[in-house]
Amino acid sequence: ITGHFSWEKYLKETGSQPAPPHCFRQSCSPPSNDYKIGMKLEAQDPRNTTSTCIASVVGLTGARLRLRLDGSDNKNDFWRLVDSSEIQPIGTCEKSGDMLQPPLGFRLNASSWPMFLLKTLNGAEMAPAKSFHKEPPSPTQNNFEIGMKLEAVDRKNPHFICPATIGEVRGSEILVTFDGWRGAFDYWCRYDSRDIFPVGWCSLTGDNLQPPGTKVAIPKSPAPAAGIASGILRGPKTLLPGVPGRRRRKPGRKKGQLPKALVHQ
Ligand code: MLZ
Repeated sequence: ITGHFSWEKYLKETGSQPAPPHCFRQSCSPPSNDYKIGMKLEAQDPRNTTSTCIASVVGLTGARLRLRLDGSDNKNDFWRLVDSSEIQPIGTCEKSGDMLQPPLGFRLNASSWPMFLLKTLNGAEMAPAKSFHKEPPSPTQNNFEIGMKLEAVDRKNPHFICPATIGEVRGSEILVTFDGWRGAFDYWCRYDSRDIFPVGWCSLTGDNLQPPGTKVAIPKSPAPAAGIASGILRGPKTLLPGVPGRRRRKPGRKKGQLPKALVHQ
């Protein structure tokens, strides 16, 4: 059960600001998702991006499709926005003079691909052209700033979209950090990545926004000892800056005594 997470409350609690919508390569009014389970389309093979394959819609979530390449297994599903440039109506590839390819990890012998293709397309329900939306243009520059909040695809669990914070900005790259997960799911991406969304995106599209994790942040890079010590004396930083946390002392360490690792030897 989600729906308990409220950005409004969370932004207040954390004293933070959402990244403005113009920072993102997303349409300000999200595209409608009128696909149906079972519809087929052409998609770039995510594991071999020079191949165009046949994919089936196996799930719908907000403005995204859960796709499975025909002839592949069910362990390599991927998610695409309905306005992704990596999906197109069936027939597009042929029109441009290209050939549909078997997916990487095609279950059958390569020689059975032509017959497989024929059979998989025979009687298939093809997603209509009107269901594909034009990809929005990229912002002209990286407008993100450290500390701004956003919603981002968890690339290790791509069905999840989660509350996140801009951790660093370097040229056209940003560090997406997931709130409450101690860095375990963080990644760098370009500012115009299609995996990041403005605050409120999921509630507009009906996708499920995960709540933040509950793990406290590990203090950043082991910088000067004084910095670490003062950090600990202030209490550990949490990813909810408004909600102070306190780390339990290790057994054997007396109150007021610094952890061994922080004492200069
Ligand atoms: N089952 C996983 C999900 C973590 C998702 C984190 N998203 C930022 C776990 O609990 O580790």
